[in-house]
Amino acid sequence: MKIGIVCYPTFGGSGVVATELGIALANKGHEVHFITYNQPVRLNALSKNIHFHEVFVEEYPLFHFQPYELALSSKLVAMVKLHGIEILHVHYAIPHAYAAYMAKQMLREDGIEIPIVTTLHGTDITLVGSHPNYKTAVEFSINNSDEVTAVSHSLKKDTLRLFNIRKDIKVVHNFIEVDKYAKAHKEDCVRSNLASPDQKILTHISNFRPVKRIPDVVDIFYRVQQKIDAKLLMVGDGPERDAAEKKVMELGISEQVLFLGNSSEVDKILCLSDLFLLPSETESFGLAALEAMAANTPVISTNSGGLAEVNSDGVTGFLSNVGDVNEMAEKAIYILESEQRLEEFKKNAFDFAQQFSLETILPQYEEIYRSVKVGIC
Ligand code: GMT
Repeated sequence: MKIGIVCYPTFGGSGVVATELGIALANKGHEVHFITYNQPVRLNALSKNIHFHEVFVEEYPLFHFQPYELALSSKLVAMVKLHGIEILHVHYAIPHAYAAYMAKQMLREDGIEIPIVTTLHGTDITLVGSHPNYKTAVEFSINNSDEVTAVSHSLKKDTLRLFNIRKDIKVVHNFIEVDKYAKAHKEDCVRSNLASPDQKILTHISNFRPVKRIPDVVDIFYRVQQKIDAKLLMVGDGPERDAAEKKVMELGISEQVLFLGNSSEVDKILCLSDLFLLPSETESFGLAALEAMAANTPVISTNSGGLAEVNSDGVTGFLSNVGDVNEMAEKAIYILESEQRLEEFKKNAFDFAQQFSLETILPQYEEIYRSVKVGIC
């Protein structure tokens, strides 16, 4: 099939999922066209089945806001016509589902019917999408997509609660490429640069937005390092990073906390981690937690949103109420203080992650593509 993928090309989870999906589809022989404003960060290997089309938005003094949706929908029309794209799969409703709907209408004028699959990722529903400024347009674009998927049961429930939805929403969980993490474990895992052999390594990866509750990450680690010799790796960048660096300094733990910035090779960081911290206010899924688990790393997280679908309480890690840093620190210490217990949790995390393998999830998307194509013909 010829599939057009629209996503945010940044380090956020939705862009990562869309990019990994496109690469996997291309490896299975589909022709994949990424249509975005930059080359997606994890798209580091273009191949004969992968094409990247950049959306340009011209600067003009009259524009206070650049009309990105217009540029995107025009580009979608042009690429569908030029390459014979058969399906548009848009990740993150705002503004991608809306732009795709406009493209569909424009193509219809030329006698071309293009099915649209919209995947909802989380904040496009829970934080941004349901805001009165966007709600009407988001609801309209969801209802006018040919198929809608959500990355967790929790997100599906939130979507049905927050919007007036007339469509069936299919849950297709996020996925990981199992082999990539196994390979990193064997080949690239050098702990000695970052910690001494008897130190435990805790890791947090995110876009450092307020929803991730970065101060809680630091507070949890502060409590843990009072009992366990440990290092904290902070991976990613965003608006909360500066304040976190300041807090780390004020707490006098700068020696133990490394801010590594954004990385497109998280597998090589996760392979040397003992525990992953994700104390988010909300997570529709928590892809970073799943990536950690695939790399044998148990997870200390909150119990909000879809996290309970990924992190099994008492098995692959623990789940606590949002903001309960004392409990999260206690659970972290409980796992880390016994070598045998840590090994058990690591194994459980790895085993549980296998149900989200690419091999299991990819056919679910292919089936959706086939059904929308048949629906249109
Ligand atoms: O977490 C973010 O702020 C980024 C956001 C995104 O759209 O890139 O992540 C959302 O989508 C991910 C991939 O499906 C999910 O794993 C994250 O849980 C979800 N984030 C939130 O719901 C806050």
